[in-house]
Amino acid sequence: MHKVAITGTGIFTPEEVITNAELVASYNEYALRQNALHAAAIEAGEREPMPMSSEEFILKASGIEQRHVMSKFGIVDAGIMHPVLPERAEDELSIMAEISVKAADEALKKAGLIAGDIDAVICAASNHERAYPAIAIEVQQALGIKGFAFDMNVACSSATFGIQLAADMVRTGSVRAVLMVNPEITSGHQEWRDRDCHFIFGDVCTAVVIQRAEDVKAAGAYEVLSTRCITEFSNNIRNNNGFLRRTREGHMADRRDMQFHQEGRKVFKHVVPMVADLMLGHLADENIEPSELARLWLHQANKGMNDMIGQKVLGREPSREEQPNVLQDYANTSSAGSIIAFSKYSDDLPSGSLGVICSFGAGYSAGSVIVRRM
Ligand code: CO8
Repeated sequence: MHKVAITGTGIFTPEEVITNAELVASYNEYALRQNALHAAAIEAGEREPMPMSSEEFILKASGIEQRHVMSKFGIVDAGIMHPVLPERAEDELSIMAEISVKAADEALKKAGLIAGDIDAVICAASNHERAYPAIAIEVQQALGIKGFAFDMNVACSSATFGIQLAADMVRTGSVRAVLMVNPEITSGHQEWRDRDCHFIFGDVCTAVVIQRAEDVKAAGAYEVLSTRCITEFSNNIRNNNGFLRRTREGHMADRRDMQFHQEGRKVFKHVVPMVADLMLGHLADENIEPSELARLWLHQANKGMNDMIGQKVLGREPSREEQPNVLQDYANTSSAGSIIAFSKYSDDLPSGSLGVICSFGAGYSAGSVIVRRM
């Protein structure tokens, strides 16, 4: 058995940004137009008017101030209300592979590795732009990596589940090093016309190199001490789009359930204790006291949720240094959120420091990765 380490991380951040003010302005314009269009039905009591969104609500309910997106103009155009991305020819690099390669270049550089050092690529993300061939195999080819590659999806927990899978493969010796990428183009499956969720998501791609601890070349790596993943079926976060769509009558229509939808309050209520129990149980089984933790790199879905989880795990309010948030700048980037936090806030800790990378989301699914700075 080999010891396992995370030796490099990378982030690709799209240049375009939508502030809450811009988002609310375009949504409210869309809602006003819809209400004018359906004025007679609303007047007759046959239809509810679309409610207005507000910047104050978004900041208070979520802690989000802005989000990065791959393409802004369609989202903020009240006549379009979704991103517009040009279709690529089959012989061009696909958009998810392109942003994966950008994040991967940074992660490999930090790890001090080249393509020939990697034996497997995992593309772990909450949606993939096509069914096959796997995005991971395209990334593998673009980077000139030998070995094998595959895609996986556990929604917001894709990255921690990917780390567990990679760590298990490295530990048992089937591979020397794994490159995991998390290209999250959430803007494609977000419903920008629904004020209850139009503010939640943003686009990004992260990459992580996981390899044998004895092979580490870069300074400041983190040993993966232990991983734990759990799932529990719930319909409270759901997207019904899928390959059987055209087989079902009425499913080709512009149906609300073909984009992300959730029961946000229920998710909040169910997932906070589930995640706190997972982390506390995992730490106890590894004989680590929560007071020994220098940092929590949590999934970035909602500031209130993270504050409550941190409080339950540490038994007191975590400081901003102990539990860094990137939510205000990136919004919820699904599986990439905890990796952005880890990538941006892990270089400062001294050798021996303990921390937990933790994700949670649709499924329900939650993953906990206990790491120690080497
Ligand atoms: N502006 C003004 N008012 C609003 C707005 C708005 N934008 N939105 C809602 N309101 C209103 C509501 O209608 C409601 O009004 P009323 O009281 O009259 O009914 C009131 O404000 C309160 O609404 P909520 O109860 O919904 O508000 P909450 O305080 O619960 O906050 C949150 C809503 C922020 C969504 C919160 O519940 C939350 O964050 N929950 C956690 C959910 C979560 O984290 N989900 C993440 C899952 S993501 C995941 O797993 C990945 C899936 C795959 C990726 C998909 C990418 C697209």
